[in-house]
Amino acid sequence: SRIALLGIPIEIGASQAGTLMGPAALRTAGIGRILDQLGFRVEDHGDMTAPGIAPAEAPAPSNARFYDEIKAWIRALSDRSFDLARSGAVPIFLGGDHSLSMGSVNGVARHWQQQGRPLFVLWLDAHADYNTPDTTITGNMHGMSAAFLAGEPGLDGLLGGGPRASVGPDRIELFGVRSIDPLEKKLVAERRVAIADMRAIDEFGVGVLIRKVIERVRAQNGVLHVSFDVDFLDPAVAPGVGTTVPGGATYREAHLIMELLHDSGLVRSVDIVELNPFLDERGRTARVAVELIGSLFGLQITDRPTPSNAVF
Ligand code: DIR
Ligand code: MN
Ligand code: MN
Ligand code: MN
Repeated sequence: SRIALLGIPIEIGASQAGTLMGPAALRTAGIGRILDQLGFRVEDHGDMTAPGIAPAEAPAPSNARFYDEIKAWIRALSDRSFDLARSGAVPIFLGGDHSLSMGSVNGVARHWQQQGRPLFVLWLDAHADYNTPDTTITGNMHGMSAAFLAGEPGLDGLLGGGPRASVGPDRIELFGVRSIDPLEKKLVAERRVAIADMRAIDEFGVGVLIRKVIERVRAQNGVLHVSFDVDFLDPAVAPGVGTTVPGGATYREAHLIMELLHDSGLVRSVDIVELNPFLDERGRTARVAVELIGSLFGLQITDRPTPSNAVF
C-alpha cells in the first residue's frame, strides 16, 4: 500500500518561529526510509508553497493572529488532503504548527464522508486546542484547530464557501491533555468532548484508554485520523517544541499507543505537528517522532502475535 508525505511549512499559527523547518527535519530523521523499510510505497509530494494571503471576505475575528494567511493555507491544504485521500494513499502531513490540521482533517473527512465512513480524530496533545477567538488568551490559531473541526462558532468563515465536512465534537478524542485555558476548559465540558487527560492516563494506562477509542471507532464502522502534536510527549523525551508542558507521555507509552493503533487497522491519515527543529537537541525530537511513526505503521519488537489481536 501507498503512503503520501506532504510537508506544510507553516509557523504563523504558533507563538514561536521554527516549525516551518519541521518537514525538513522529519525527512532528515528518516521518515521516508523507515516507511520504505516497512514495505510501503512512499511518495513524497514535497512541501506546499505558501499560498499568500486570502482576500478578506468578512472582517477577520480579532484575537486570531494571521487569520487571513492561515485561511489561505487551510483552504489549499484541504483540497490537497482530499485529493491524496481519494487517491487511496495514506497521507502523512508533516508540519508545521497545529493550525494545519484544520485543512488536513477537513480534506480527509470530506473523502471519508463520500465513502460513507465517519472519520474520528485522535488528538494526541498536551493541549486541547479547543479555543475560539472568544476564549483564546494568546490569539494563536494552533490553539483553535480542534474547535474549528468541531464546528465551534467564530471560525466558520475560514473555509469561505469551500466544502466542509463536519467532524463534530462527538468524533474528536483529546488525549494527553495537561494544559487547558479556563474558558477553553468550560467549552470542552459543555460540548462533552471525549477527553483522556494525563490524570486518566496515570490512573488507567494508555492501553485501556486507547482500546476504548478503537472500540468506539469500530462500533460505528469509522476510520481514524491521528493528529500527533509532539508536545504530547514529555519534554524529557521531546524537547524540540515551542510549548513544552511537564508531565507528558513517556517514550514507551507513546510507542504502545502507536502499536495498538497499528494493530487496529483503522488509521487512514496522520498529522505530525509542532516539531520545532530550532529548539531541538541535535534532531532528538525529530528522531523520536520518526520512530513513533514506525510503530504506527507496523514496526514491532518481536514477530509474535500481539496480545491485542486476541480478545480484550
Ligand atoms: C494555548 C496553547 N492553549 C493557546 N496552545 C497550544 O495558545 O491557545 N500550544 N496549542 O501548543
Ligand atoms: Mn496542538
Ligand atoms: Mn500542543
Ligand atoms: Mn505494530
